[in-house]
Amino acid sequence: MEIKVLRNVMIKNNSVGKDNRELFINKKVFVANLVSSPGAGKTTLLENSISSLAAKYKVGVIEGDLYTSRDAERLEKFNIPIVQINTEGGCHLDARMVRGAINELNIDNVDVLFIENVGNLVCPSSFDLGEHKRILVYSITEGEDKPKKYSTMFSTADVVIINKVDLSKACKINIDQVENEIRSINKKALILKVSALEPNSLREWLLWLEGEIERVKKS
Ligand SMILES: Nc1nc2c(ncn2[C@@H]2O[C@H](COP(=O)(O)OP(=O)(O)OP(=O)(O)O)[C@@H](O)[C@H]2O)c(=O)[nH]1
Ligand SMILES: [Mg+2]
Repeated sequence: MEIKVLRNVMIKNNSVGKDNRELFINKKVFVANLVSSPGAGKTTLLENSISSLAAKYKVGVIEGDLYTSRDAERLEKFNIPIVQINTEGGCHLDARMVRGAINELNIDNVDVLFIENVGNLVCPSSFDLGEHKRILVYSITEGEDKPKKYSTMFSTADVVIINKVDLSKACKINIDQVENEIRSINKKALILKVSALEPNSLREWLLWLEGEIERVKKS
């Protein structure tokens, strides 16, 4: 009985996720779903990406968090549309929650929509929100063994951002080994090495984003 309920939830999620995707395609909004463990650097990456992108593109953000609006508050300085979803203890966003947030956000006036998921390296991997691309932010402080331990998340990512490379020496992490392990799980993902605190390290990431935003605009 419980298994049946779970299946129904997933079928419902996938159907709303499909509707979300159709809406994003029709409105020509590029949508990126940012997932990671707690504290890997999603909001820091957003801060330093939006500061560069906002001059050229209209940016919107959906923030997912259990109880607070702290991340949304960090982005208020950009004066862009932000909708906060509080999951009240839930470990991931689902497509229905995102649908509700879209209704609060005027996406006719948005070129790129970032969805910052709840910090969790397991649950968000099972929930299609309708995004174009899933971006996994992986902090090297989590250890080199994590890609295979949390392989669902790594195998379903379109981009893996290896973050906090400035801390590799202190953490005694072999970044090449991490990259090889990610590649062994996911042959297609774009893998980038950055320090999200350091805007100069984000050039390749920003170029990739611009390419995706333009591709969706012209489709
Ligand atoms: N040294 C270093 N610290 C970083 C880097 N990126 C983020 N941080 C720090 O890591 C901490 C967590 O960063 P956040 O951006 O809040 O992480 P998050 O993934 O948004 O966290 P949650 O939303 O709570 O899951 C902050 O203290 C950041 O300053 C980096 O590249 N290098
Ligand atoms: Mg955050």
